[in-house]
Amino acid sequence: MPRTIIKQFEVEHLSILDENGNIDESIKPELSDDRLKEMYHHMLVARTFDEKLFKLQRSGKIGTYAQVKGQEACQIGSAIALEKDDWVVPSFREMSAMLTRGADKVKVVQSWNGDVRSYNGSGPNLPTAIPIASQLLHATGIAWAEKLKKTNNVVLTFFGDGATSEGDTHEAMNFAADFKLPVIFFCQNNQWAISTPRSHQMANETIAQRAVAYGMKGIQVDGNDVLAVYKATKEAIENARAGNGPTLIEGVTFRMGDHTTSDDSSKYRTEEMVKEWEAKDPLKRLRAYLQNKGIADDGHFNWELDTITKEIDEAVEAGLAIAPPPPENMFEHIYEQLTPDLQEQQEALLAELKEMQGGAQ
Ligand SMILES: Cc1ncc(C[n+]2csc(CCOP(=O)(O)OP(=O)(O)O)c2C)c(N)n1
Ligand SMILES: [Mg+2]
Repeated sequence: MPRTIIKQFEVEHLSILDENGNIDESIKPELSDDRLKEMYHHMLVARTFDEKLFKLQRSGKIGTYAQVKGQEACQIGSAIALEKDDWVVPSFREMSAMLTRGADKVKVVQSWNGDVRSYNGSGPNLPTAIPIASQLLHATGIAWAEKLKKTNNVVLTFFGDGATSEGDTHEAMNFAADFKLPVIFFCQNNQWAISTPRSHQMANETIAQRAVAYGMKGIQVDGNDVLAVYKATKEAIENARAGNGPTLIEGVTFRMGDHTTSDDSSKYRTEEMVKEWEAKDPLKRLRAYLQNKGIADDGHFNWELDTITKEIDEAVEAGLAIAPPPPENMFEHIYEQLTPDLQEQQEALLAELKEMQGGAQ
C-alpha cells in the first residue's frame, strides 16, 4: 500500500486593525460608531481599574492581584459579542470580560480581598476558577445542559496557554466536539504560564491547530486587535447557535505585567520583550482608529478617563469599607453538603472561635 495523505490542515489567522490604527475595510465587522466607542470605554475601564487594583495591592490594601494589562482586546472583543443569557465561564484573569458583562466594581474589590460573598451565585457568569482548566469542563457541562434544554444560549470559556497542557482541556474539548455543544473555547495565549514560555509549553506552533484533532473549528486571531477578536467570536457564536458545535479561538496576546503580584517576571524575561509588545497595545490602536475616523477626539477620551477614574475611586472606597467575612465562611460554597472531614474542621474552628470570644470577654 502506498502512503496516501488522508488529512491536511490549514490554520487561519485573522487580523483587522493594525498597530497604527489602520483597518482592512474589506473584512471589518459591522459595528456602529457608538458600539466602537463602547468597546473603547470598556477597555479604558479595565486598564484604569487594573492599575488601581495593582497599586492597592502594593500598598497592602488588598490581597494578591493578577493583572489584565495587555489582554483587554481578547476579553472585551469576545464578551461584547455575547447576549445577556449566554454564559461566561472564566479563569482568574478575566476582570475585563466580567466588567463588560456588567460585574459590580465594588464586588470586584471585595473578591480580590478573598471575600466569597462577592459572588451572588446567580446569573450566567460563573465565579473565578483557580484550579487551571477546571472551568473548561464546567463550560462543556453547561453547554450540554443548554443543548438538552433546547435553548439558544452559548457558553464562552476563557483559559490560558498553560491550561492547554491539562487533561481537563482535552476532556472538555473532545466531549464538546463529539456532542456538537454550543461552546466557544477562548484561549488567551499571553505567552506565559507563570515563568514557562509558550515555546516550552508545547511542541506545536499554534494552539488553534489543536481544533483539527478534535473535529471542531479553530482560528488564531491577533489578540490585541479588538475587531479581529470580535469578528472571530461573533462567527463562533453564530456557528454554535446554528447547532454546528464548538470553536477554539486562540488570541495571540501578551501578559504585560507579572503573573500576579507574588511574581517577579524580571527573573525570567527581558525588558526588550515587554517593549516589543508595548507597541502592539490594544487600547492605543483602537484609540488611534477612532481618532483617524473622527469618531472620537481627545476631549471625549479625557472626559471618559475622568468619569471612569471617579467611578472606580468610589467603588474602591466602598469595597474597602466592607468588613471581612467571618472565618467560618471559608466552608461555604465548597460542597452542597460538607464531607465528614471538612465538617470536623468546621466544628473545630467554631469551637476555637467561641473559646477566643470567651477569652476576650
Ligand atoms: C491545577 C493547577 N495547577 C497549577 C496551578 C498553579 N498555577 C496558577 S496560574 C498557573 C499558570 C497558568 O498559566 P496560563 O494557563 O497560561 O494562564 P495565565 O496565568 O497566563 O493567564 C499555574 C501553573 C493551579 N492554579 N492549578
Ligand atoms: Mg498564559
